[in-house]
Amino acid sequence: MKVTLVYPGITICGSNSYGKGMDSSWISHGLCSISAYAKNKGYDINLIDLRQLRGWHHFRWMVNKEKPDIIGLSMMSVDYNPVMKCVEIIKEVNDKITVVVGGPHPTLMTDEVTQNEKIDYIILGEGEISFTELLRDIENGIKSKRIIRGIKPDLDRIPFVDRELFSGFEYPIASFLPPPFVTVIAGRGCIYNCRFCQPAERIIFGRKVRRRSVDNVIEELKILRANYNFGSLMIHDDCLAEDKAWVYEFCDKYLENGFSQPFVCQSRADIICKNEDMIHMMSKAGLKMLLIGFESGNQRVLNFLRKGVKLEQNYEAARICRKHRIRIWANYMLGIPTETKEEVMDTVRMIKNIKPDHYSPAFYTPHPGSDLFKYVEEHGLSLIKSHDSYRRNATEAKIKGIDYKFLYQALMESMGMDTPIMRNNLFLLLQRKLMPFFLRHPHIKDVVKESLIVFGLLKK
Ligand code: B12
Repeated sequence: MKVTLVYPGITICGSNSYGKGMDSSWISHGLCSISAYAKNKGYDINLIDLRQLRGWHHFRWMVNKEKPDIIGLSMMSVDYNPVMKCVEIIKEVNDKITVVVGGPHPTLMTDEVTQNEKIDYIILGEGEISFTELLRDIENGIKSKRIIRGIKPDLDRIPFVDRELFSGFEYPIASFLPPPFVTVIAGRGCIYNCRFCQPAERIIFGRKVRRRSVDNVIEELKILRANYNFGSLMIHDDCLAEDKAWVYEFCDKYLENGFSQPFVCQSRADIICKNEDMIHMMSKAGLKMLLIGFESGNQRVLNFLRKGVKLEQNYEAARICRKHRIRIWANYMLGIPTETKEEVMDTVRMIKNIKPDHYSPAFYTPHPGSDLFKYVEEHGLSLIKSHDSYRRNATEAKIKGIDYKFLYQALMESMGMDTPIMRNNLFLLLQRKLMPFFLRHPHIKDVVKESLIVFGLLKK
């Protein structure tokens, strides 16, 4: 039985983009884990990565060539349109191919996905065990339910992810990180309750965080060192630093086992403030950058977001990172529902004060599965017309009643790019680089045009 997995991640980078930058090079740990598990049970698995294809005709050609019996597609909310297009093409090529979807969007928006009758099976939550069991049932002619709740695996007992499913290396998230760059995931789930994210993660992975043992992660790193001699590492977990004992053990064993590769991971300002000793230890072990969700420079907004962080902690966390020579990647949002212009400027002031090494601003985007998404829907605030717009990029208007022209200027100012020359340069960048890309994607062309009008960069 031949099984093909599909990675649809083209909404941000487009077809034929593979390897041409960061967004075009990430691997999907979800698919790699499913592949490793199913291969271990004897199944023949391959991948179609839409980023490696020239377009839909190429996808059709691939399905024809590969002749899979079963196709499993992974799907975040932003992937909805490409996945639906894939499903349509697959069934046109051969309606006997069994189509299975899984991932965050089917898990969080099951009713919407169920409506597409061409999808044969929907697996909710974690896929390794249940997808493989489904393959076995199909093989044995056993009829399964259409919607299957995935069984959670014991993370120390499943094989390491099959990263060779994706050809090539991931692209370093920052230029100071030496290639080859690899990513690992040490655990699943998140104990925090941020309104712009939860309960999505609890629905996908359960209430408790499950983390692999340190020994298990070190074992995988040894293999990555032997096979690829990796130069730097990112640990993708939502909040690795939440378990202090785990982090201490990891740092000890990372050094004991002779690893000297720099690594980066995500954390929260409150954790950094409460555990400076741990940050010091991580820095000694090779931590070179922390991705921190500062989100807002205003306490009311932080409370509205249920961030559980005090504004002073945002400033203090930045100070601690500087002290320990850890670079800062600042995630922050502008255009949050209920946010006033004064509150936006508080965020601008905070970011200017922190002076991060990397700015990662977002126009607040309501992500399906989160409580704030529900709030936006209930209050009729959404401007999102297509699933393609479930991207946090600051390129289009998302929320009604927000002055995006002002927001755009605030965003520029937060990054110290508010001089006329800078603004002009950005306009040229938009015109020369981004616009041709957006215009190649007719479905987002209108949204982009609208945004440029909103930002005052294009006349009506
Ligand atoms: C690493 C990461 C990224 C990386 C890499 C993503 C990738 N290629 O997988 C990068 C930085 C590229 C990224 C980008 C984005 N991300 Co992201 N990301 C994550 C993060 C932190 C970890 C993902 C992961 O590997 N998890 C571990 C693996 C094992 O879980 P998994 O991928 O979900 O897969 C399991 C199940 O979902 C299921 N499954 C998945 N696919 C399939 C397929 C089949 C057939 C089956 C049966 C099952 C199945 O089984 C898997 C194994 O158990 C998650 C949060 C999280 N903790 O999961 C957010 C998360 C997935 N991202 C999210 C978002 C919103 C984004 C962006 C849209 C942000 C943006 N820029 O606007 C982009 C979209 C990128 C794109 N597709 O073009 C949301 C998705 C929410 C939603 N409703 O869709 C999440 C859940 C975070 C959150 N809580 O908001 N992301």
